[in-house]
Amino acid sequence: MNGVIYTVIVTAVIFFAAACADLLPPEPEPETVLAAPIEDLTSQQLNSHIVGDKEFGRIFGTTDGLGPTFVSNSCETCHVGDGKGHPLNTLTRFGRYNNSVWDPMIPQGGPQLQNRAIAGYPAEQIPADATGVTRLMPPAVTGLGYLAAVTDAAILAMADPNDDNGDGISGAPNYIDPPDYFEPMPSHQPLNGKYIGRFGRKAGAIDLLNQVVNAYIEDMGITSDFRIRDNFNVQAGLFTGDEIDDPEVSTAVVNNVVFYVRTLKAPPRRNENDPDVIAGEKIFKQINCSGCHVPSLATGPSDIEALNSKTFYPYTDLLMHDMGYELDDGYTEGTAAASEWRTTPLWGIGLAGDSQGGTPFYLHDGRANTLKGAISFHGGEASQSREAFENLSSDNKEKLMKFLMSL
Ligand code: HEC
Ligand code: HEC
Ligand SMILES: [Ca+2]
Ligand SMILES: [Ca+2]
Ligand SMILES: [Ca+2]
Ligand SMILES: [Ca+2]
Repeated sequence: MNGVIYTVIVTAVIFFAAACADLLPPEPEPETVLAAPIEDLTSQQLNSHIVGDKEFGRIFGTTDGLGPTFVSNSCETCHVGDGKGHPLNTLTRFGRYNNSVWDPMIPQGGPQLQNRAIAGYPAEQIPADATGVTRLMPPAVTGLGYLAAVTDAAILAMADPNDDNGDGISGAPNYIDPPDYFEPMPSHQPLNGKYIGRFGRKAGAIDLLNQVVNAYIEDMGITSDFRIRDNFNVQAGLFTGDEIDDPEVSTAVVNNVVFYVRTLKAPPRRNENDPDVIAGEKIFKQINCSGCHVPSLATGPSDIEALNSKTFYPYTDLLMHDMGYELDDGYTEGTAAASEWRTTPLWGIGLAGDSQGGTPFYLHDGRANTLKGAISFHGGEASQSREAFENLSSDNKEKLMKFLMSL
């Protein structure tokens, strides 16, 4: 290489590197970091958390068993930094109503679409006769161990299916058929063989094991002892297993990933002593946002001491609510109606944009980019609350926004 050009390039590189060091963002403040374990874990528990963290970030390739049909190749790709995901990483699910009975269209590849495939295999397509199609944004995976440790009795105590207290809100649990590997806990209260779902936007997963096993097989095409067979491929007309022996991940790996999401800390609060934030929280309760986004819950017994009988602040009741026609995608899971969604926990909502590339995306499909926009889609059981919000003075609206951004 010509010496002069070389010197120029080297100088430019050094200059650029130095400039970069200045431009690098400062270390994030601890109160904005989501990806951290809950405090007070034993060293053995911390170890499982760290092993699970690594597996959560593992990128699967064809030689690891990815696919043959899949949506993405790693948990972390969709759940970036453990925070809320981006609309680029939505999951598509479909099904249809047959004489008002829900049909998840399993023989046609339902309910989840695997829109990608490894070389040589056809990707899935939405069948023409599906009547309901929904696109689901990845939720944050923080604080889930607390939600998992709430007893069924505590959830049922918040339910009011016939709206006996007359506030227009009639939350009900979603009852789910348990998978064959499901092991009930003493605190579970099944109804006709179905169990209360609590994870996922339709509360379609009963516990974190159920959620993680589904994620491996449905989202990445990775088999485990819990779901030993690769996904049925309708386009090819058979169980197109890949060349990789099943299970593609061990039970220990699945358990460590469950442990990881179980032991991520709750999203930290910010500015909670700001007078506007305090005033905003009062308004939140006055206009009955808290009728569904219940500020505090308590865990029942847990084998993890740090999760045992603890009060925490998720702003959800884990129940299903009819949100009106605008949020109705004609798609459902379990015993819920298509217009019903699980109250989204609001903890961490002020940090949503950080993990979504700067612009926040709210609601199950990310259709709203502002908190006010998200509220404006609240229909059905939430209509009274939305109208009360619309009637607030602009000053009070801003206080409520400040409160939400502090969560
Ligand atoms: C293609 C993107 C994608 C991949 C890959 C993915 N997820 Fe998810 N995840 C989602 C979406 C979307 C949801 C919401 C699903 C629903 O509503 O049923 C979700 C839901 C969850 C939840 C429930 C959160 C809650 O608030 O109820 C957990 C836990 C979770 N995922 C863990 C994982 C793990 C562990 C992996 C890897 C084994 C994984 N996910 C892979 C997109 C993804
Ligand atoms: C009847 C129950 C109910 C009431 C009342 C209610 N919400 Fe919600 N909220 C929900 C449900 C269910 C969702 C999820 C809807 C979806 O994703 O399609 C949600 C979603 C949200 C979201 C988006 C969260 C996210 O991460 O995408 C925000 C913000 C929100 N609610 C704020 C409020 C505020 C503020 C109020 C009071 C004005 C309120 N909600 C009243 C049930 C309710
Ligand atoms: Ca596979
Ligand atoms: Ca499918
Ligand atoms: Ca009620
Ligand atoms: Ca295989």
